[in-house]
Amino acid sequence: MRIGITCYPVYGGSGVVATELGRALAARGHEIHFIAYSLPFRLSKVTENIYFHEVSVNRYPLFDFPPYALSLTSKMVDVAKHEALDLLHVHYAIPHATSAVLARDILEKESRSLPVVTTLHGTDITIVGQDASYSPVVTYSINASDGVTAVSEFLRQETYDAFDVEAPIKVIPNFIDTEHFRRLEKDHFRSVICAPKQKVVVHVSNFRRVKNVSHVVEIFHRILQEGLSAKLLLVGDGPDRSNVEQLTRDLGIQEAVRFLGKQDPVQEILSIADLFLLTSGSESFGLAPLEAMACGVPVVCSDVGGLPELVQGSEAGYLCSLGDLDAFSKACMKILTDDSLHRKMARHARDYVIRHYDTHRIVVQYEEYYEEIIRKVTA
Ligand code: GMT
Repeated sequence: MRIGITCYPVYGGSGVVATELGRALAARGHEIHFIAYSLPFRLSKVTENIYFHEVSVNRYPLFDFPPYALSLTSKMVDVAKHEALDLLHVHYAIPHATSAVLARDILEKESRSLPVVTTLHGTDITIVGQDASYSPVVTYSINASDGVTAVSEFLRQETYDAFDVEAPIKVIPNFIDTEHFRRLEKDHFRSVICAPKQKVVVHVSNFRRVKNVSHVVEIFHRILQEGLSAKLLLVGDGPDRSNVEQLTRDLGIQEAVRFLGKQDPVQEILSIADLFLLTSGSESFGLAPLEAMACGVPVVCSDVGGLPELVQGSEAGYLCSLGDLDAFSKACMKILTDDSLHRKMARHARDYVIRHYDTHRIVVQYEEYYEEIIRKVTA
């Protein structure tokens, strides 16, 4: 198939999933055309059957707010026509689904067919999409897509609860390349980061408010107060970073916390981690804990959104009530002070990911879904 993929090219879960999907589809012989405003950050190079089409936005002086969604639509039309796309798959509803259905309708006038699949990722439904300034357009664009997928059961249900959506939504969970994401031998790196007996706690996020990164620091503070010798590695960057930095100074634990900023490849950091900690107020799937689990790192996460779908039954860690910092620190202490429990959880984590979330298992689900949607549209 010739498949167009649109995503946010910047650091973030939906862009990672879209890029990895494109790569995996290309490896299975499909021709993949990424359409975005810059090269997706994990797509360092284009290869034989991966193409990149940059969307440039005309910055006419009248435009205080250049209409990116329209430039994207025009590029989608252009690529669909000249590359003879069989299907366009967009990740994150705003504005990608809207641009895609508009592109499809433009092409329909020229008697060309462009089936549109929209994948809902999270904040496009749980936070941003529900804002009155977007909600009617999001509803329309989801209903007008030819196929819709969500990355968890939670997100599927949330979409039906929050929007007037009638379109069937198929759940296809996120996935990971378990060959690439595995525990690597990084003893040298570990010895640079911490003392021999110190434990390493890792958090990875975009430091948006929904991630509650200050809770991560407060939980870590409690762990230190319990007498454990540990280092906290905070990976990623975003709006809350400076507040969180200030909090570490206020708590007097700045020496035990390292801010690593945006990092790729994250598996090198996860390879020295003893625990992954996530305290989000909402999380539709949780790609970051999936990456940690693939690297054999036990996880402690809040019991919100799609996180129970990922963590429950995996025996790879614990879920704690959102904001219950005592419960979080107890759960962390349990894992960090019991070597045999830690070993068991680490093994379960990786095995569980290989069994349920490996790229090979999930990408075929997308392929089958594309075929189903193309059949439906052309019937
Ligand atoms: O976490 C974010 O806000 C970024 C966002 C994105 O679209 O890049 O992440 C969402 O999509 C990821 C990939 O499907 C999911 O793993 C994240 O759970 C989801 N984030 C939230 O729901 C907050």
